[in-house]
Amino acid sequence: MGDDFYQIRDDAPERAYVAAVARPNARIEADLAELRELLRTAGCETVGELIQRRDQPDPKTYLGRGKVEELEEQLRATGSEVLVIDDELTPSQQRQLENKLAIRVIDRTALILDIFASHAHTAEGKLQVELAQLEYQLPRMRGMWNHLERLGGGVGTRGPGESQLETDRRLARDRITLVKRRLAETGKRRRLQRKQRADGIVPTVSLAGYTNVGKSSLLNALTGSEVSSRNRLFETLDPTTRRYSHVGRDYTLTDTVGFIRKLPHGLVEAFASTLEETLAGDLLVHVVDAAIDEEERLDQMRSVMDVLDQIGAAAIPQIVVLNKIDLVDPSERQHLRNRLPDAIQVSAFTREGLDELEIAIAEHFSGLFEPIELLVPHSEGGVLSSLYALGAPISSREDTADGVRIIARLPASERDRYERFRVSVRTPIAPSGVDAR
Ligand SMILES: Nc1nc2c(ncn2[C@@H]2O[C@H](COP(=O)(O)OP(=O)(O)OP(=O)(O)O)[C@@H](O)[C@H]2O)c(=O)[nH]1
Ligand SMILES: [Mg+2]
Repeated sequence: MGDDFYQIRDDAPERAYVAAVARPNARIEADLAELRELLRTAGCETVGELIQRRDQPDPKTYLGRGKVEELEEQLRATGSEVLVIDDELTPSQQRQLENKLAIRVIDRTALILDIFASHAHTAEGKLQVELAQLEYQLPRMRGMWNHLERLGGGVGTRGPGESQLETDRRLARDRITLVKRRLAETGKRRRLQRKQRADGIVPTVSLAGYTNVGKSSLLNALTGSEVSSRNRLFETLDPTTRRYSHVGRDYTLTDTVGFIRKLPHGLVEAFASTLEETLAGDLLVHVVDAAIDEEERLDQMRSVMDVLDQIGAAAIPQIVVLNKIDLVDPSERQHLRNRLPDAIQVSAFTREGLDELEIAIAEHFSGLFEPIELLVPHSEGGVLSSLYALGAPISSREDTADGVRIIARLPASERDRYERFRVSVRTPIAPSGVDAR
């Protein structure tokens, strides 16, 4: 048999075998279902699964010894090409498993990193993924050379050894420093752009939520854009901001990376600058999937709140939206209304509930934009045009002998600028031509 026998067609899905330790009270079925989705997104086929119930993973080999042996047979029988562990492995657990099983072993973090790497499109997104990958690899590099040295030296193992390792790690660390510097620069640029946007008084709304709940679909439905939306996890990595208008007022809506349970901490850090877009919102629309079972939904909502907490966004006001309501039958809808009475039920597909969502967003902001009454002398024409340029809603306008009287809703940040034109609250609006003083 020649080498051809082992050749895999490039487009054939990689055959992945999944193994996991189920700790007491773990929701192992839901976790594995999600891992299978991750694998599907990464272009792998799940050919088998092995679960071991244990209080804690084995510190050395993750699974217990008996299970490792069982696994060895399974891997052979299924012709698996990679073993995927639904957990974060220590570098030494990964090495030990690879040694014992003679197969490539990856953990949940590496799998997510792999998906992120192929979904990142912008320069910044790619840098963020590279940073996370380098930081993941750095502690794992030591093993590579130890591997060789443990084989006892001799022909074929002489050469770089530990000195090469040192070089490799130094190179990796240098690269990490460089990538961090570049990220800091792109972050600064982005913040500047955002500030320019924010200098107008357009309220900013961010979509947040678990992956695959329909955030991008909602962005598209509300703003008429065509951001990519697919039934894959982490379809969106790079934040996208679009404008929409509702009853004459503009809003910006930002779509960002979706969250997931057990999101590796390094990734949250690497994506901090993208997630900052979420933080920059005046309002979060927390999108939840209405069409999944209740326990899973609560789990997902909890995970989202955890990540929001980690990035310091837990205090931003939230509107909860139950999307994909088109898939839910009437009795279940009523049940959802009882369970989550404040949530707005919508469908990005049928557009039902979108009006209600737009109104809820508008109401949130109208409360923040307190109406103030101004008297702008005729000599200060520039002030009026600056007010109009802000796009602030103006509910009344009257020309008087002293100037133009206006009631406008201004955000707190703009109020100081117009304070000197403010009319005291009790002064009635005088009919035109009559001196009100
Ligand atoms: N039936 C139904 N399906 C929807 C609805 N909204 C989104 N979907 C589907 O759900 C899947 C995920 O949609 P996306 O908009 O990509 O979800 P996302 O939250 O942006 O996902 P990530 O970017 O991966 O985090 C796609 O297959 C959509 O077609 C909806 O209102 N009803
Ligand atoms: Mg998306």
